[in-house]
Amino acid sequence: MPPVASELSREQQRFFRYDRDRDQRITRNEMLSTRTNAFRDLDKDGNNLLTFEEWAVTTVERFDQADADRNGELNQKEFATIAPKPGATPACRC
Ligand SMILES: [Ca+2]
Ligand SMILES: [Ca+2]
Ligand SMILES: [Ca+2]
Repeated sequence: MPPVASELSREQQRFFRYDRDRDQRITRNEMLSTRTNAFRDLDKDGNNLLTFEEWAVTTVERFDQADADRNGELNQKEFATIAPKPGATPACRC
């Protein structure tokens, strides 16, 4: 397969992922829509405001999961249960 064609289609795919109404133009809202979805996922009570707890929900959940005796603190053994599995999360490549 010629590399140019695959580059094009990848670029087109990227374009159409944003171009929700398929009018060949990406509006600001369409551009922001990917962020909107991520935001809505986090905004648990749907009030269009992210509290710190909502924003940090994955960390909060991990903490609650690890805090086996529910004393609001993690000892070393509890903390070890949420050790990131090697290769499980895509690490920052910077
Ligand atoms: Ca559009
Ligand atoms: Ca909220
Ligand atoms: Ca604990």
